[in-house]
Amino acid sequence: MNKLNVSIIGVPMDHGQMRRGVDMGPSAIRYAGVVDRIENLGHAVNDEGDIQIRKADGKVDENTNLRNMDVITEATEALGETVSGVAKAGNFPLVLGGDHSIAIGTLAGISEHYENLGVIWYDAHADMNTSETSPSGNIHGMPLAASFGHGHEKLTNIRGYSPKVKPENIVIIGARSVDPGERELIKEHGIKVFSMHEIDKMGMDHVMQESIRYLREERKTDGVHLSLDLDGIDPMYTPGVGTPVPGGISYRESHLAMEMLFDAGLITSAEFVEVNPILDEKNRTADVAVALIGSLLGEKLV
Ligand code: Z70
Ligand code: MN
Ligand code: MN
Ligand code: MN
Repeated sequence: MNKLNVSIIGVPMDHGQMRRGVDMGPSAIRYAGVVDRIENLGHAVNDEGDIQIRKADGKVDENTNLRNMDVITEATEALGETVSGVAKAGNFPLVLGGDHSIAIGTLAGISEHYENLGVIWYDAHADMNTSETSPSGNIHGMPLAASFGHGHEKLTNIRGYSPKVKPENIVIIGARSVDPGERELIKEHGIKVFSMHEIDKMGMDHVMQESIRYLREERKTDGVHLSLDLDGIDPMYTPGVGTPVPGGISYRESHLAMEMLFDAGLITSAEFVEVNPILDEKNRTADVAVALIGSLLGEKLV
């Protein structure tokens, strides 16, 4: 098995949405044993610590419709810098959130090391609102749009370039709550979406086979980032998220998906976001995150 040097980067960010507590996500995932879990697979782990997040006033900027804009652009710039250094050193970036706004920074740091990056967005939501379409001003609903160049320039241009990923190199898995503006962007760009409808109809095995084939054979990506929002999984397994949406991906389907990604050797970086210990029950959601990280990095029963 291919042994990795995994670099863990915590991002205690809770300004991309309105519920406090998700800033404790990185601590909860560490407490659930992420380092031991990865080391037990034979990989080396370096915990880089946390990106510093300033306080924010929770206000939506009048001109941009972006809540906590300056704090988030600053933090995503800093995260991008750290992630870029990790990727440059040939290490595997594993980012722990924090709300999903941080993906803007993760992708900003990763994409500059690839010619044709792919992204798997595992989420109940499409996270494809822009400052114009967002119903909330919450930046955690915007990171995927920003990463393919849609939205306010403050978000699309982190690290001075845009886009980070081509829309045709994106696969969304698990969507079941999509806003009108997001639906428009999906249609306009022909973005590949395996919603709960497709997962129920074809099964997770087929969805993952097709996602892997699409990104590898058809899109010929040279790296794939996994951005996994724990709310993609059904809230019966991951209650500790800010926006639980019923009818989600099961625990078993999620493990199968991670195992298939490992077997395919497709994933070159990952982030696990939206773990909110305040809303959780006995750290269950962080435990699921750690178990899925284990499967993604090669854990097998036999
Ligand atoms: C909604 C918005 C969202 C996560 C909720 C919700 C977005 N579409 N993302 N929870 N992780 O406000 O844009
Ligand atoms: Mn999300
Ligand atoms: Mn979500
Ligand atoms: Mn466009």
